[in-house]
Amino acid sequence: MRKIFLLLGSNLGALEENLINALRYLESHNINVVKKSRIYRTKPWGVTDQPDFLNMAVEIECDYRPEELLNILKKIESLMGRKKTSDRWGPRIIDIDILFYNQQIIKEKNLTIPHKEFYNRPFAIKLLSDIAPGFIPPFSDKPMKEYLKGLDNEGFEIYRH
Ligand code: PH2
Ligand code: MG
Ligand code: MG
Repeated sequence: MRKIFLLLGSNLGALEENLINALRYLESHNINVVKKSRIYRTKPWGVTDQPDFLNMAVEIECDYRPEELLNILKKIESLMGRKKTSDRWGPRIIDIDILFYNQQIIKEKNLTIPHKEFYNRPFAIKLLSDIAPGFIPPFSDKPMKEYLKGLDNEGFEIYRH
């Protein structure tokens, strides 16, 4: 199953506009956005003393290998004005993370796929299930929609359909 999924997040500035702009930047870098989730407002995860996020998941198609894709996502974040800071989970204009890259497993210093915190973040599971209910992640024996059963539904709500 060829499926690449990204998670977009913003909690600084004009949040929704930032997400929409990020989609434009993806398209202008030869990354085809084939599916978009709804936008959710989510409580900050990890470092909780920061503004709420807007998050969205997308399925993309591209010819980039995972490392190349990561570099392009970093470039887009920087083009959009994200500053490099030391606070790992602090506020950001835009964050674009690779959740899954087909069935690939990558454990490099600067890139871990599947995304390290995916299963710890209920909103991420919800967002991905929105667009890929049938996707079976690597190491798993069940499709995303099964992960919704018993999911803690606290901390996220639909912001826009
Ligand atoms: N991203 C983080 C840290 N915490 N919380 C929410 N709700 N959404 C995020 O995208 C997010 C977060 C680090 O990338
Ligand atoms: Mg992130
Ligand atoms: Mg990131």
